[in-house]
Amino acid sequence: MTDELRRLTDDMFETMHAAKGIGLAAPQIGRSERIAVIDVDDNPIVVVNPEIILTDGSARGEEGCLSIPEVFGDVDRPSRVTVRALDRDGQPFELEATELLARCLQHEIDHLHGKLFIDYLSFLKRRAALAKWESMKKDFPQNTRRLPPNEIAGRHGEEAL
Ligand code: K1U
Ligand code: ZN
Repeated sequence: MTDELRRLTDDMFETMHAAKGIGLAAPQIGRSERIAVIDVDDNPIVVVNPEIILTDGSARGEEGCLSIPEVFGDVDRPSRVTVRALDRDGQPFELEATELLARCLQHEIDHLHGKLFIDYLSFLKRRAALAKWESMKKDFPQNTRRLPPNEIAGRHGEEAL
């Protein structure tokens, strides 16, 4: 960890609290670092390079996402997880979590793998969620990043034009 990355985690907490979220992952703000911040029940946690090392049980719970506001869905996830990560100072730690904290950790670690909660929904529910987002996204212009053609995955420079 560097001072710059510690400042990034501070900015992420500020952004997350302003948006009334309980978690935020770096890719949600256009950063590629494997860093997430979480604050469930006034317990701020930074996870750097987190890995889920143990899971147990299963629970269904409603999720939302700051990247696609106003879209919600019920997701089945392990009800208990043990996560290994580095903290804000680069020190390794392990955290065992249940309930909302377990769900939030999994949601944020999914963001670090490019996965959204809607990817767990059935075909029809996912389609409905995406249709809702299509109708809402004009109200959240900052949530859509426009990529130049040469940055669109699978396309290269002029080929994409
Ligand atoms: O990563 C994010 O998009 C933040 C997201 C995290 C999350 C929400 C619900 C379940 C798991 C993970 C949010 O914070 S969205 C805001 C929200 O839905 C919420 C806020 C307070 C309590 C519960 C949910
Ligand atoms: Zn999210």
